Amino acid sequence: MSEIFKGIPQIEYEGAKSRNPLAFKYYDPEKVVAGKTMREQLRFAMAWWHNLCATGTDMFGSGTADKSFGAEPGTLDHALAKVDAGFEFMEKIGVDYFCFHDIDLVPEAGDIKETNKRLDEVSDYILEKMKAMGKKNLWGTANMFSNLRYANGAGSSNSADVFCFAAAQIKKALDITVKFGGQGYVFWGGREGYESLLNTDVKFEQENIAKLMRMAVDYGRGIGFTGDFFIEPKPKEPMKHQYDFDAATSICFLRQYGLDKDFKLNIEANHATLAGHTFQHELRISAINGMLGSVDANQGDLLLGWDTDEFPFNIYDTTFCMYEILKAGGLKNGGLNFDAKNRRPSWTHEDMFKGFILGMDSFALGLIKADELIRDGRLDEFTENRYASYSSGIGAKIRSGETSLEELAARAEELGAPAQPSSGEQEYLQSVVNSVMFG
Ligand code: XUL
Ligand code: CO
Repeated sequence: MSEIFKGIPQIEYEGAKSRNPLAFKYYDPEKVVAGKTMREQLRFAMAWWHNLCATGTDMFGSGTADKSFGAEPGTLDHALAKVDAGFEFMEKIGVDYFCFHDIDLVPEAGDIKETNKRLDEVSDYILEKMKAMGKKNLWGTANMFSNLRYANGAGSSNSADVFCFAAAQIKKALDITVKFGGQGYVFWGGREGYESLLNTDVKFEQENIAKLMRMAVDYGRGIGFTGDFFIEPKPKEPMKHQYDFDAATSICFLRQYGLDKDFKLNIEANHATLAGHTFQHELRISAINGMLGSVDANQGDLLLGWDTDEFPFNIYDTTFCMYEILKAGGLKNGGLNFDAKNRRPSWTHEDMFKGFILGMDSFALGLIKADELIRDGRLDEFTENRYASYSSGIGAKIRSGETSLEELAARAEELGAPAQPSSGEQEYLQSVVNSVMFG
């Protein structure tokens, strides 16, 4: 097998002063931050679909990037060439994990039995490479949104036959995830949502999605999958309204259908902002509900307002993401998957590496700054003091549930007029953040 990314060296850490575009400035894999190496804290993953399949096609023009890797696109040879490219890429950039959809790995055939045969062959080859190169699978999933049959959704489709196809794809994608020793299995809503309530039975569709997920859990546990199932919330795109709108909506759905013991959430930065939330908000809501599973590491462009899947660049966002993750005790079966792609004008193979260098450095710096913020202690101390009125007296009784509306009303009457709340001091706290970030 010949080298695909010719001229690209092993990407090494050179430090913040380095001006070498093909070197890490902050990501130093063996450096220990908050008790673990960066490599262990960050668990970066390559998304097969963006890195090895996406060429930059958009509504106005075809692809700009050549991802043929020396083979004819759409053939099995191409599928195998993508494996070679993917493993060479992961090795050179120093990423340990990858994530995949079933049909990222092989071209889909007209008959599902043929597609599955192709999947067997290509996944055998991937497994060989994983063993030889020590690479791991973070999570797998099935693409239940691209093919015409999923125009009305998969689990939410009005067609029971389509539902069967979704089940078949999940079954096979789980088989492969288990074969790879994958630690997660993702359900991203894809087209699980609606365009119009005029033709949609929302309750019926949500019940069916839950049934499909329940069958996936039963099957997965039956074949030895011990990792986490994840829902990846997204409010819209491709559907006008998607059922897994945001973290809170998804948690409610999982609890409603008794799936919350097997599922956690995979939070994607760009999906959070599409939902009108910050990335940190979605992480916090997941964490306080014990549902923080994994992260799709990217960022959107607020001026564009759609799912642009850019490589992470905003250090405030990566810092607050790592702040939430560190405070939650880390990601157990999850990691940081670069569900991110180069901009269409960044079309060279070298740009693929530069995208990952940007993303990995942005998160490495975010990890360093998050750890500094936590160790600085001023944010925690302020927040703790802010609720001090609940540590004793009537406040403590409210917290322990040992009071009543009558007692509280009597206390208010005794006070006569409302107490003044303390200042939120947001501007002071933002200055604290800046002094830690740039001090
Ligand atoms: C789509 C998206 C997906 C999921 C996997 O917005 O994020 O790539 O991560 O299906
Ligand atoms: Co994603």
